Amino acid sequence: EEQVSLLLKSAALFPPPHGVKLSYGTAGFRADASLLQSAVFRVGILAALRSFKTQSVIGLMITASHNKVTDNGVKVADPNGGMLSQDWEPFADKLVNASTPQLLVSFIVEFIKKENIQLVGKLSAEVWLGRDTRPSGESLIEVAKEGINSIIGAAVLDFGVLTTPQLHWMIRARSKGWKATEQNYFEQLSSSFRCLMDLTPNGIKVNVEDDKLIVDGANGVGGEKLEILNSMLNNLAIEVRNCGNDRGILNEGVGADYVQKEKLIPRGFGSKDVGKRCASLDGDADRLVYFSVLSDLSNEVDLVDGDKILSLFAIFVTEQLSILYKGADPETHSSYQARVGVVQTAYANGASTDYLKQSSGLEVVLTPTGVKFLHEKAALYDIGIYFEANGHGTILFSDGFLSWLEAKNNELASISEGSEEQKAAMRLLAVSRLINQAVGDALSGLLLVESILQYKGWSVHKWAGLYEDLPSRQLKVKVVDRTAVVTENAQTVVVRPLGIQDAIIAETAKYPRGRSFIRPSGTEDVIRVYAEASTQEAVDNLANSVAMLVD
Ligand code: NG1
Ligand code: ZN
Repeated sequence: EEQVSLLLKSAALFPPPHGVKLSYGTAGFRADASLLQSAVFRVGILAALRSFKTQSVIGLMITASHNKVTDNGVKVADPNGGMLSQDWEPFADKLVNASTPQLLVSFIVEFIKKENIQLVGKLSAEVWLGRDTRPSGESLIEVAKEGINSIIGAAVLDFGVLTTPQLHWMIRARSKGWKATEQNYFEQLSSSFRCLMDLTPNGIKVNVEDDKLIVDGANGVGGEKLEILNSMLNNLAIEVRNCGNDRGILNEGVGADYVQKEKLIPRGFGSKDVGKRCASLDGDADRLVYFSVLSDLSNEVDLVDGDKILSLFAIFVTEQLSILYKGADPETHSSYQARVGVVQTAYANGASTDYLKQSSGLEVVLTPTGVKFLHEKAALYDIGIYFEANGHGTILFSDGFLSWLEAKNNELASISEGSEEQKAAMRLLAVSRLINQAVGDALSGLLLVESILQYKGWSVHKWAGLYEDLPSRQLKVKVVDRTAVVTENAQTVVVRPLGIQDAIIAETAKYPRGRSFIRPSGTEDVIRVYAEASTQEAVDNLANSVAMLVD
């Protein structure tokens, strides 16, 4: 019929590149931008179908995050603001790798039947588009529109340049029936940040020039968005560098991935910044790390990574909960034991896991790498906090807990307005509005970090000193076929090729506090090597010898 011929006709315009097999990895499809036209077209189709299926607005984001500027990628945001439901990933792979338009259409027809998707009648579909600042994004967005428009009844709204978390936030807000524009995002973040600052004990320290936060924008989208946000705040001094308008190249020697993996200062920073509080975003602003420049003699940074952001958030949340409970008189107040959990991956520094377990007694769960896995686990708690060491993470609040908290706040407001308990309730409510509950978000995370540091009266050094990171090293080994390495147990154990795991264990045993694992990257053609040990020299040796096992 009409739909089939439209699909055949438009698919013929975007043939897949020869000999390239793509897979929907930890962050959608990623590759050199020149290879992506066909994949983006087909993901456009998929997004439209997903919208028909869920009867909600779906997001499609063009970004390759922290990867090099010539790469790009495409991923889908589900109505809850999270990543595409995992049971659709095999369909995504099938669509994108179909060799001819005929095959493509037959896969689509088959899938529509299987999923019982209704394309006719009163139902409609809508896809919202966003992209990062990569030059290839402009034309790839047009290709995505072609894909969406090749499904009859699907509408498309193009929001231009957005951070990845902004688009996810907008999709989540939209499906909850809330205000969902980019402006609403800025308003919600800035108003909840102001609310938190107003609840700071002893009032707000006036932000003197030498207390300002200096932010590395990775020459990506985050810098310009942070400037907009900053203009809506009057109690925070921020200087943004590496905004991408001074001919700096996206993610080259800059950005959260560089700072966290290399532990070196990004371009644009130097001896003038020794001791200052600095932060670094990644290319699409879903990762955040803090750092300070150690000395003017070396390029090394004192890194405050995702694990320490996680620890700071966990400290704050548990502290507010205990204030809230302290005032709870079991006779008159309803009490609610919120379950708090923290979620990490095997990349979490061992010292952070020890710290979280010992000093806060929190439940710590390990998942495989990839936000979707962490997010899923965190959602099982009343307050679930997750972070990857690389700075991607957020806090999730359960609906049940939030409605209890709202009621509690109202009750406290009527009987003890302005009490410590009520302030704690208001702080937690403000956190739930400030933090992006769709996905990790560098901008909302940064505002939460800043408000907690103010609340505690902590410097970045005090925060960094919560515990001392074990020396660690990350390497990547280029391989022809990364799928040859198969892991299990949250990716900490290699099961194939045979023999490697025993060799890793033997190497690791040579070093005090040694720990090492390898896993195939979900975003690059490499095997990643991670190692940890009691000294930097030891860990470099360990990482190198494990890397040799892979070669
Ligand atoms: P891969 O390439 O699968 O290691 C990287 C990060 C992930 C996640 C994704 C998505 C590391 C070690 N891995 O995945 O944590 O952020 O990119 O962007 O940092
Ligand atoms: Zn990113």
